[in-house]
Amino acid sequence: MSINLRTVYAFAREMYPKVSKETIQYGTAGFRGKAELLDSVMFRMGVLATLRSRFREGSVIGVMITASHNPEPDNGVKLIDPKGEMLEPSWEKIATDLVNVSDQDLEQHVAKIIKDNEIDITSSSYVYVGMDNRYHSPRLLKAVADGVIALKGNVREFGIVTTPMMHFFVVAANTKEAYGKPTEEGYYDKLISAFEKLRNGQLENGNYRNRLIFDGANGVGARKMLQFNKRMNKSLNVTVINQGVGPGKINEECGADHVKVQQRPPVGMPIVEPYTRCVSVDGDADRVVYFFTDETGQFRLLDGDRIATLVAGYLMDLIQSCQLDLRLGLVQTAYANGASTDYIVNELKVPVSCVPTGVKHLHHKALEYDIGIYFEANGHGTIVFSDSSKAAISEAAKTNPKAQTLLLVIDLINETVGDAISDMLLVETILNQKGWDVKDWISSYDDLPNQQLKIQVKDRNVIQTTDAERVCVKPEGLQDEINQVVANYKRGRAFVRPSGTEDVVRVYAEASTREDVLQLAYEVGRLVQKLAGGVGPELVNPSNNAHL
Ligand code: G16
Repeated sequence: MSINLRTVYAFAREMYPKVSKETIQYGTAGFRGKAELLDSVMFRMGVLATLRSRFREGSVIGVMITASHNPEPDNGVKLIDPKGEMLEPSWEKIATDLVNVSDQDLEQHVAKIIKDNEIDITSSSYVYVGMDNRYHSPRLLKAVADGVIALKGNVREFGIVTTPMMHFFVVAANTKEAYGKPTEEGYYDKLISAFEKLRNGQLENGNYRNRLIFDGANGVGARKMLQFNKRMNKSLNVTVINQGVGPGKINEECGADHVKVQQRPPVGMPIVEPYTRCVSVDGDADRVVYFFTDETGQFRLLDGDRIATLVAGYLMDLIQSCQLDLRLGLVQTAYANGASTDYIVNELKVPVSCVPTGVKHLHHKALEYDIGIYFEANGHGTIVFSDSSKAAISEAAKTNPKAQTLLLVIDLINETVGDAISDMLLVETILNQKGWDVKDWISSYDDLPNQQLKIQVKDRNVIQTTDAERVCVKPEGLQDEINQVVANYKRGRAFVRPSGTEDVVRVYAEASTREDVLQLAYEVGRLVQKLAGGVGPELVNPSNNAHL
């Protein structure tokens, strides 16, 4: 096969010229921004994925087109490495340089990547591409496919799928189907079969009721949940709202991010009895949070921290009853509620680590344990099992029914990445087996009141952090001022960090009362506005009886 790199330049010049003059940053989960600025980025990511596949000796590389939790006008790209992980960090730099080089320099730049990485450009390459249901995603998918074609790679298009499905397809293909079949049906089959075996015909148990409201965020998760419903034979009774078929926009007033950050239910909620279990997923269905309202009408959230603690307690019990000597650990970020961390350390007695935001960091850390549970508070997470732990569990399963349950749990989990639907099925399994409703679940500890703010600044990169984002080192003096403010609040904690998916600085605060946390978040937000070049309206002081 002969490849002429001039084709890459020709495609770029004719069809995907670089329009943005600004430097494009590789964010928390790939490139993200306004859809109209992304055509050249997508084309070049098709090129990159093909090079990466050749670099990895023909393994399948995945490309998912989505802006996940962001608003509808945004889009983005997530790159998936052969084992289902996010793109290796050293290649994030290669990707960033590639999207920022001018069209004129593109051909030469691609030649340099090939040379520097000793890539055999004539070898086989396979790229899988999928997209969410944003109206601009098909156009961007074509750009990715053209990037692959420009280098004579093989491209397989999966159409509208969730991000975790793409991770599943990549791993299934690269393991020669040992992980499952790399098709949509293969994905449903694997999860539903494990779920129904675990359910074992027991639809209700103790306080557990077989009824769930599922907020699909008008995204791809809604469509796929409807597909699960068709295939599940009512083993889980799910009503899907925000299906994305009406006027509602993706993630607008709905979805996991809205529910978690605004701490209120999504639009479109039917009238349900108090304590009805409800879940929200985000636009590409890689995050999930639970919520309900109590008999006083108060909204209650069960977020990623709650899922992590529920799963950790359940797995610990199973491991102990199988008498397996496996090291279980939990990974969180600075957003984890302080009460959850106390509960994990003091009650569950599970080691816990804190890493920077972004599942790539959490996943990496979780691999250090035999069983690594990782969840961001926003509901993004999964569980990874080392090969040796799987071997030990399989051995025990020859005689021990609890170990057989553990094997089915492994099948139910999408180990490759956070998967809203798989995580939800796991939570449903655990609650069912324990005979718990949401009241039982939430009673394990009390969350500290917490609040998040988004602050617009001229340049979010002026904020630099260290210590898993818990300490701000730039602009100078900001952290000292935050410390002084925080010291005035009982159980106060706050941090600031630049978002890697939106053009904002994020503020997180927690304190012992709702009033205190609103005031603390406001004061820290004002410090960011003052010391980090805030633009836009000044925050309103909540103690003046106004809303933020
Ligand atoms: C992505 C990442 C998550 C991260 C989130 C927010 O989620 O995959 O790990 O927590 O962005 O990141 P940031 O605070 O930097 O904007 P998603 O669901 O949008 O892909």
